[in-house]
Amino acid sequence: MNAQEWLAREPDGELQIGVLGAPISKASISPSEAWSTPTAFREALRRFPTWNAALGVDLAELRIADLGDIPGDRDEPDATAAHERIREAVLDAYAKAPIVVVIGGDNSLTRPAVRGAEAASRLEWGVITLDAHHDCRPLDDGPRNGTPIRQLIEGGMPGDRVAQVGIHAWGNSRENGQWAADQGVHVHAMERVAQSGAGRVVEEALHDVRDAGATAVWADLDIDVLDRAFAPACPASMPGGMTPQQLMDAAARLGRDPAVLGADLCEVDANADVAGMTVRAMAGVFLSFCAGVALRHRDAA
Ligand SMILES: [Mn+2]
Repeated sequence: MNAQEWLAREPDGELQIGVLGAPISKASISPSEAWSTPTAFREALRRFPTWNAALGVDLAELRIADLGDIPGDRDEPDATAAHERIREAVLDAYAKAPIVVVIGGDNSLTRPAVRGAEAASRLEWGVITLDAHHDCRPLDDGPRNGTPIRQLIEGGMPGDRVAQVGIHAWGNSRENGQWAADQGVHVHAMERVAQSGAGRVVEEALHDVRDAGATAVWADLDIDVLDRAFAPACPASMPGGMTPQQLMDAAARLGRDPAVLGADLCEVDANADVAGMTVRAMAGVFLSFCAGVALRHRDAA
């Protein structure tokens, strides 16, 4: 069984993870065909086995289901209606599975996805982003892929319940970085990841949001945190970003933490990929998150 067959099968018993596709790209600031990615992502899983030798985990032990794609925004003037569908689909998915993973699509999906998660529970949600960018741009042009964190904070999420890992030195305007700092957002620069390792920095981010009162965490894995050499299909990836190994380590660490109940993987435009490398990296990051979830269940046993 390869990982594509694993995600496509119908598991017996109660689900542990539900997966949704969110093929949207109308809210992208740079031109993007990120609507093409959920299908390409499922196809790329074929390249992976279910066995992770380093972690000693076989994903076959996890009960996961592909809940299909939410209708995207391709035939609509903007992403407004698709965002509402994403919120509702995530809310509904939590009736089926305790952990929901959304495969984008552009990063604007994160706000409605977190809103759906909040509506599904009485937990106090925080957000950990793996991203080169703060995504705290002002809302001058409405909700975009560069605004989800600002929208969440302006919508009531305490700023100190957000931690950002992999922020790029050249990735943000001074104003947007200052806005994030003023809200109390915990910022862990890419340089820290290079020095201390991604798993260690993610640990710190988990402490950050927990200390601020979060009892549930949404992990926003923006694939543009990868170095552009590994993520040519992300419109805003930069030289000097993470290696796929660092991002897979981070994803596994997030998956292992019992507080992490939701995740998205976003910003890949499969139609702009080179040799399938970005989509394949995204698939590896997703599978590493799932391997972390398998370890979480083992830790609890
Ligand atoms: Mn982002």
